[in-house]
Amino acid sequence: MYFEIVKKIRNILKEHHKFYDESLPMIASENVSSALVREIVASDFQHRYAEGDIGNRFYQGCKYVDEVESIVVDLSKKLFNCSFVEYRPISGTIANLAAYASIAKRNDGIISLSVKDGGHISHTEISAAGILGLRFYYFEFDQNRMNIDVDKSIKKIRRTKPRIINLGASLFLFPHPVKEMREIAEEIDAIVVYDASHVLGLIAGKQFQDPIREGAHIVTSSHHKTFPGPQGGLILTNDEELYKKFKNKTFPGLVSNHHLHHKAALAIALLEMLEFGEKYAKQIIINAKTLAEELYNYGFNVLCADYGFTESHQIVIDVSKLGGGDKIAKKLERANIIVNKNLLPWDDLKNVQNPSGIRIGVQELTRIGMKENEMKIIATFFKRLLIDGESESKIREEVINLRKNFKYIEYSFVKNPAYKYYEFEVIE
Ligand code: DSN
Repeated sequence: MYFEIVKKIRNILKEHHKFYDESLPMIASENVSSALVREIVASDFQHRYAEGDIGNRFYQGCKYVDEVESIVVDLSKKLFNCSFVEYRPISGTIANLAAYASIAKRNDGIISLSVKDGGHISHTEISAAGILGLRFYYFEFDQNRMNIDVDKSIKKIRRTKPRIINLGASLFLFPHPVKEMREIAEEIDAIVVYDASHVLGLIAGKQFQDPIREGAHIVTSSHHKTFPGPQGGLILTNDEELYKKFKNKTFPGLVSNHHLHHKAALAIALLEMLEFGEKYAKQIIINAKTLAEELYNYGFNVLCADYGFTESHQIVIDVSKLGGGDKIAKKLERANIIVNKNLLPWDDLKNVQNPSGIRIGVQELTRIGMKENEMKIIATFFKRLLIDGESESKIREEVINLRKNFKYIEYSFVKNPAYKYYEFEVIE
């Protein structure tokens, strides 16, 4: 009887894969990994325990885990040009929690971007940083530039003296003022943490800022957004004392067994980025700028027109005049275009369910080979659906047609179907 439900679940998953294979996935925090990454995620490593450090585990049977994790460490140091890496956090939020716990104690201050201004929840009182009982301050924000207002924020930092100056965001259009924040950090004895989750692939491809060189003491990150790895987190630094602290907060602090299969698969993604990262990251930014400009020319209120719209994989549109982010994101979804509604700095928090914005990321479309020409076609889909009022079914049909030419992962050593459901042989 229960096997029927097994079949049902597999079928749901297959439907999900088909849906994505016929859609335009444009959630800025997602990506697709290569068959090489997925093969390792599905490997026996997922069943094993390897608590402890490389070469010094609490479990037997880890000799191959040690071997591959040594490679992960070496590759991470090479790609990000840093001296120390903690690769065991199982997510970006856990990486943040380990970093914060290693440098601050209860009632110490943290300054970060508020969620409305694009900060990630883990930077705020409702998530990781809140669990540690920190005091919260938020950067002053320049709504025109969609970036930290440096002068006003520095005044606030001098006044409030937080222990952590936290950069990075979920809505992240332009590089953050790392150098300026490091200078004020020196003055007040604070630590600059830079959450690179959204832009790690752009940093790896040398197309965004280089936070460690610019002065961040610690870089935290997930490795599955612009960086096309399996889900997981990382912490990087050049400071040995800080490394020892966040290493200890990671294990045994916040992770008993890290996810061995994800970390082994991370090695492949690191290699893909060493080999193809620059080309991939360049194309992401060209695609984002192209899409932003086309949409703007069609009359959409794409933010930051005066500043080139974006320097990252993201673009943001204020759709309040079209009915709000919730209505528009759902309408796009019915046409197989997947984006998320997003709070904007001028939104009232009461409107969290229907904020003014939508956020669009082009990293996944880039990963499946789309370039400027496709961005222009996609902009016409937005216009025809949301401005001209063409039917959802007509646009969906055209999305499905467009996707027929973009089935494979690019920027990898192998060419595999991006949304194939990898079915094992099953004997009933
Ligand atoms: N909340 C995610 C995002 O979409 O940006 C990151 O964890």
